[in-house]
Amino acid sequence: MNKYGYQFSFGPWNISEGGDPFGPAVRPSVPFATKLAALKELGYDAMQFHDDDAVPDLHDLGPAAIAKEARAMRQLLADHGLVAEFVAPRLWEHPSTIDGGFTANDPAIRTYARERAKKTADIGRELGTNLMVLWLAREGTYLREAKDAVKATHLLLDTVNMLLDYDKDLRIAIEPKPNEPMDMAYLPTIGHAVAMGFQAKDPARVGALVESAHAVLAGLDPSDEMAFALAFDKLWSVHLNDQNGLKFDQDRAFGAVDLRRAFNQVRVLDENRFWEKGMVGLDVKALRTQPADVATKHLRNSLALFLRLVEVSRNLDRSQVEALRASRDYEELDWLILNALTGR
Ligand code: XUL
Ligand code: MN
Repeated sequence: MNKYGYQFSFGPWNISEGGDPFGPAVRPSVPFATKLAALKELGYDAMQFHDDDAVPDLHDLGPAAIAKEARAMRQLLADHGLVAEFVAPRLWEHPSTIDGGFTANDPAIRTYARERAKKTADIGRELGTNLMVLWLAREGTYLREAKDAVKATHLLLDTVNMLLDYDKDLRIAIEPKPNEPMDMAYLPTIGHAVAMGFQAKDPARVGALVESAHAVLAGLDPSDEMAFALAFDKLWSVHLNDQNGLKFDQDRAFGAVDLRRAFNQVRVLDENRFWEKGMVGLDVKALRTQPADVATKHLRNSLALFLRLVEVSRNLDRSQVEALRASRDYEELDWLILNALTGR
């Protein structure tokens, strides 16, 4: 915890081997224990998990064995003074989920996906977190005719309701993303996620996670996506990072591409006391070019930049901002912000 009250998290996938669709890994994989130590050393407070990050062999284990492994993970975290922020079902790698999980056309696959998500909830309970993130990776299509989009929407809602019934403590944060791996995803924006939450059987337990890069890929401003969720008390986590235009999901270090866009995310979060509502996750990846012995600097930079931008935001002359809004002198407001961002 820092003096501003924010808690920070990242996931094991944020210290990665640098493979991309055109080339293999370029760095050795880092053992989980080393990642935990790095998390602590870099000033982070919590680890994010996919279900199989916490219990790697979950496919081969029964409920008791899964619970035992998850409890051991919780102890390991506690030994480092850390906690788990959330668990997310990884429904995009297993051969069963080629056509998606909850919206797959094959009912047997839909059953697989639901059973897996229940296991994820069980793992979260043992890890000491009631937050489940649903990044609905393959819940979409490569071609529009492949699935019935209305039916798919109801299948997603039914899944959310099923999970709310299954675990009465569970809170679900939907992490929308418009594309990649699919051409088109069924829940591409925060508006979709929030609408799904309001329609669920217990709306108070369904919220959202905004990832900066995903908002940019949807052609939207991440700070507005955050503000929309905040307006309805639905922003329960964020994945801050950066993204250079409409390309593949880059997960660049926070603020590395567009400092002002980063500033506005921090400003909106800070103006709305986000530190009381959720953790600040940094879903960032080291560049493929980064040598292995210095491949955590993206995490260092992202956290430090976030805190610097909190300072910039808190030091803004708010009465001047209000006066410039009232006089509609947005050019002067522009200058005020640019001065603040350049240390003047
Ligand atoms: C994918 C992505 C995921 C989720 C967690 O783009 O952001 O890492 O954040 O499943
Ligand atoms: Mn993410």
